[in-house]
Amino acid sequence: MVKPQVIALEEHYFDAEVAAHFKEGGPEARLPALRERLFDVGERRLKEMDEAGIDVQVLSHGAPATQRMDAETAIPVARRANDKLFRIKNDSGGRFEAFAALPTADPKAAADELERAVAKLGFKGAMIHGLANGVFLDDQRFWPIFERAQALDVPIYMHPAVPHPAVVEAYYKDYLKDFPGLLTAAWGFTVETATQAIRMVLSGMFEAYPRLKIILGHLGESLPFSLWRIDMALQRQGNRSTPFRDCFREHFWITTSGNFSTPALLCCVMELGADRILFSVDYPFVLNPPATKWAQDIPFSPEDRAKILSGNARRLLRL
Ligand code: GRE
Ligand code: ZN
Repeated sequence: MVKPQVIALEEHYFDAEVAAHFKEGGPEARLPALRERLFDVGERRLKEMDEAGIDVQVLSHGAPATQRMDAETAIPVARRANDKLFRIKNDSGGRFEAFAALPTADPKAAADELERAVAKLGFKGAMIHGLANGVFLDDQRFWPIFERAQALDVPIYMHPAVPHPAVVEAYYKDYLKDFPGLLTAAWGFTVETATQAIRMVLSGMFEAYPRLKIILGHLGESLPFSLWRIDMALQRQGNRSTPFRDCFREHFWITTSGNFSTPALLCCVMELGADRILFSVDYPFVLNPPATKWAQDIPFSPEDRAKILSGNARRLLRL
């Protein structure tokens, strides 16, 4: 079998104008080595892709992108950022694809920007980063975004961002001085994004949009491990019964971003099947070589490995 192509889906960059607007890119986004890589969409990024054997990065803005601005600011800033990303993608000779940044503060404008990005700029979907000015995205005010994603047949990637300030205060504050990572990739991101996904299922969104496709990073933000238990507890008397596990398995795809654990991957394959798992790194928050090294060594058939490395992405994103 020829060596499969390698496509990575959760690979971040920073746009200078967008990044000038946010204070909270997470504590890591202030580290100089990370910032240098986030702002590089040329030589260094391509060199690090080549060295690790990554053929294509689907670029997305780093958290929180254009999501913590007011609508009036976010709409033109997102549009200009997507236009710049379009040129980066087009000049890359096939090395970069793109997910759009959306001005979620105005859901109708966000849906329109998604359509413009997909239909006019050739983007493959959009990435949403955590709460939209404090509100989970399952709120019906945001449904126009998901309705449009279904109509365009593109996935929405639900990415983490720094949790709600009340959660930071109640759950994490005591440990942040010594362990800033607790708020982000170690745990805060996981809990908030898993909660977001659970709320989306409970909201009825997937009955309203039965062909909606959602991507979660980090091997599904721990949800594959918990599917059975969530399903069981939501069937108990007193709950409006919901086929949680079936809905998750039908509407969600997961990536390996920043979570190169073979035991966790095996759980994901057992719950979702190899067709729902897509290779990603989470560059530059995580570096490429450990990701590709791990992925080449996973104890799967060559066919399943090829699906995870690129086949599933080609099908989902129609590359
Ligand atoms: C990420 O995108 O995964 C990320 C951030 C900020 C801090 C850590 C991290 O956006 O992994
Ligand atoms: Zn990420």
